[in-house]
Amino acid sequence: MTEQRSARFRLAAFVAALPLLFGGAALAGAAIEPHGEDPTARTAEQEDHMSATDTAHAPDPVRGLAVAADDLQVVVEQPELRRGRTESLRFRIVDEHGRTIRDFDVTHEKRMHLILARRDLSGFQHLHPELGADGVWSADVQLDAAGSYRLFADFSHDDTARTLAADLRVDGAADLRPLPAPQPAAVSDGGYDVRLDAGRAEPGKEADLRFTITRDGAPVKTEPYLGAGGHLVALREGDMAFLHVHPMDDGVRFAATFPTAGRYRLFLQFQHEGRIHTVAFTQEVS
Ligand SMILES: [Cu+2]
Repeated sequence: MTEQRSARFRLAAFVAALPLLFGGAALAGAAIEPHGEDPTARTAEQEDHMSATDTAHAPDPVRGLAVAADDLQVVVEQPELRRGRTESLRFRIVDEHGRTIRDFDVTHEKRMHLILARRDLSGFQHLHPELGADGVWSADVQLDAAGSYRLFADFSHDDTARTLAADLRVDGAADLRPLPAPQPAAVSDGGYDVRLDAGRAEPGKEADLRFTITRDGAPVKTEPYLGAGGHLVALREGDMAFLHVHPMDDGVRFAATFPTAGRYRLFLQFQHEGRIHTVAFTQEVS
C-alpha cells in the first residue's frame, strides 16, 4: 500500500509528459509490462490525463481508468484482501461532497455490475453486489491468486452510464502471466467450444464480434442473460481500460469500437441450461 502510494506521487511528477506517449496509445499498451511491481497507479494517472485531453477524438470513450469521473467516486472500504478466502468486498459510490449515492438506474437488469480482473487480465469475475440501506454495496468474493486487481463498478446514475475503477490487492507474490496469443477458438468453463469471428479489427472502427458456441459439436442456443444473448466485457492490455460493448441482437454478437491499436482481452459470458459460463479471447487490433 505504501509502495503503491509513493509510486503514485513519484509518477505524478512526470504525468505531464505522458500525453505524447499516448499519441500512439498502442505503444503504451505494449510498453507497460504486466510484470514488475505494480503499474496500476501509474497507468491510472496516465489515463486520467489522456481522457482529459483526448475524449473529443475518441469514437467510443474508454472508461474505468479512474477512481473518480464526473464528480462521482468509488470508495472501497478494505482494498486489501486475503488470498483464497471468501471476503466481503464493500464499496460505496460518493458524490463530490462525499455523500453516498443510493439511487441507481437499472442497466442490463441490474443496478450495479462489479467486474474484477487481475493486472495481467486473468482472474476475471463479474458479480452483482447487494445494496445495503446505508448505501454500501457488498459482494462475497474469493480471489485465489496474489497480486494487484482492478475493480470496476459499472452502473448508471441520472441516466448516465459510468464505470469507475479502484485497485485491490491480494497478499503474496504475484505470478503474472503474459497475455495469451490471439486464437480463434477457446473452451469455456463447463467445456463449451467457442469460436470468435471478428474480421479485421481496426482502431476507431466498429468491429462486429460474432461468437459461435457449440458443445460436443452441436450448436448451442444461449438463454437470455442480463437482457441479451450474452454479455461481453473488453479490457485493454496494459492500462486495463474498460471498453463498452453493445449486444447487436439476441444472439452472441456484439459491436465494439476499439479506440486504439493494441491487444484486448474479451470476456464473453453466456447462459445455457441455467448456468453462466465464461470464455476469454485475446483480440488484436491493428
Ligand atoms: Cu453485471
